[in-house]
Amino acid sequence: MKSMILSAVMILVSSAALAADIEFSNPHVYVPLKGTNTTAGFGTIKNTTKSEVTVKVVSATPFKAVELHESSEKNGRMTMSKMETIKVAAGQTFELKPGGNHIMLFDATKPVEEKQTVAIKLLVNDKEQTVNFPVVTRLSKETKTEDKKEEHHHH
Ligand SMILES: [Cu+2]
Repeated sequence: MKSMILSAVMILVSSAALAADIEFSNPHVYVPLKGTNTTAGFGTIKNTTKSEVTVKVVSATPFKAVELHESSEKNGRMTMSKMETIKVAAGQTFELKPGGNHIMLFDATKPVEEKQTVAIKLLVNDKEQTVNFPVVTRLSKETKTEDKKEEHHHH
C-alpha cells in the first residue's frame, strides 16, 4: 500500500521536484590530471530522513563511466576498490574526499576544465537525483601527511 502511494507520487512529480532524501553539499570535481581524462568527484552527503538512505551513482556527463570508490591503505600503498552503494544512516553525513571515498569518473568525452560543471546522476533510494559538480583545480597537495613525525637524531 505504502509503495503504491509512493509510486503514484513519483509518477506525478518529477524527481527534481521531489523533496530529496539527501542534501549534497560542496560538490566538486577536480580538473583531470594533465594527459588523462579520468578524475574524481567529492562532497558531503547528508541524509535528511529518519531512516537509512542508499546512494548509487548512475552516470556523469561528459564521462563514459562512473564508479563509487573507497580508498584504503594496504602495505603502505593506497589502493582503490569499487563500492556498489553508499549507505548513510538517518541524520548522518557521508564524506567523499581526496584519499577517502570518492566518485571516480572515467573517460571524459571532451576536455573538462575549470568553471564547467559535471552533472552526476545519483540514485537515492532508487529515486534519480542529479547534482551539478563544479570543476575546480586540484588544491596544492594537502600537508596533513606532515603529521608523520620527522625523525630527529640526537647524539
Ligand atoms: Cu577511484
